[in-house]
Amino acid sequence: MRKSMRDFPSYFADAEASFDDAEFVVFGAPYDQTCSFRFGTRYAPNEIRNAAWNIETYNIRTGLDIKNSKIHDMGDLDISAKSPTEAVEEVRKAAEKIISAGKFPIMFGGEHSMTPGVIAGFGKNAKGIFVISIDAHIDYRLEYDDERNNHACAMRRCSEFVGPKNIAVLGIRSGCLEEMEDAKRDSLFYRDSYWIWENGIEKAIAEAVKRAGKRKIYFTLDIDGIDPAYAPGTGTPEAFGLHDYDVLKVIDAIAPRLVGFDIMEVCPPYDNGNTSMLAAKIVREVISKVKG
Ligand SMILES: [Mn+2]
Repeated sequence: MRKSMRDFPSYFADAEASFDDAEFVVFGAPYDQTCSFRFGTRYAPNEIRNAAWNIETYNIRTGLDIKNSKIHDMGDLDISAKSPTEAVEEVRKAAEKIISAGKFPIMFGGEHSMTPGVIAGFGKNAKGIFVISIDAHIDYRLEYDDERNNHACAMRRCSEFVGPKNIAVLGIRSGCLEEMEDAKRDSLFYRDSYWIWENGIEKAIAEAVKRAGKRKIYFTLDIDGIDPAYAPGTGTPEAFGLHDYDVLKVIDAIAPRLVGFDIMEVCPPYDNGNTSMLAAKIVREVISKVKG
């Protein structure tokens, strides 16, 4: 009987460079211990790697071939059984290693609670970063389930490094009253998905970029920011989401100023395969636009 899928190498497609030679370094953060609904994001890094082998190296949109980008795959961090605090610290160490070597970090989650670890990895320079997040959830809770490093607190933790005024969250359509009030009090900028539907992603991007001023930008993509029609395989899906083309527009607008990227919350047990494919494609679009 034929196997259902070809076997591919265990690294991200075309990540053939050594760490020392690489411009881009990808790594997996397979952590889903603080998940609040559906578990399984720990399987995402390998599914995204696998999916990437189905994508042509030549990008017809940008005209660039990914073979001209030097990418290294560090593999997965050994964090799946650790406490949230320990896992975030492991992410920080990995990110610091990549960033201090002058390379561009790309993390595959895992859950969104790992993102503050990368921001922490910028050390003193974190203060000069503006974070753009695409997410269905504002993730601005002080804590959740008695845990500060819960995935529902990701932007709150990032705000402690960069300041709440240096964050823009696009595409939200879920948050509790308390965190929405905290966000307003702290001048956290956000545009919900209903606003974006009415006014266009271009307007939201222009506002976010204006707020960023001259800061470098870190882009974190919680895949649930995209509508479940395009990205069904995620832990906490929310209807009325962004279009996948909205994400391309964000990438195109900010790529020249990007210092890092992560793609979080893909949940393979609830996927039909398309969400991992979309994630892999988005990673390659980011590499292509940052390189270009
Ligand atoms: Mn989310």
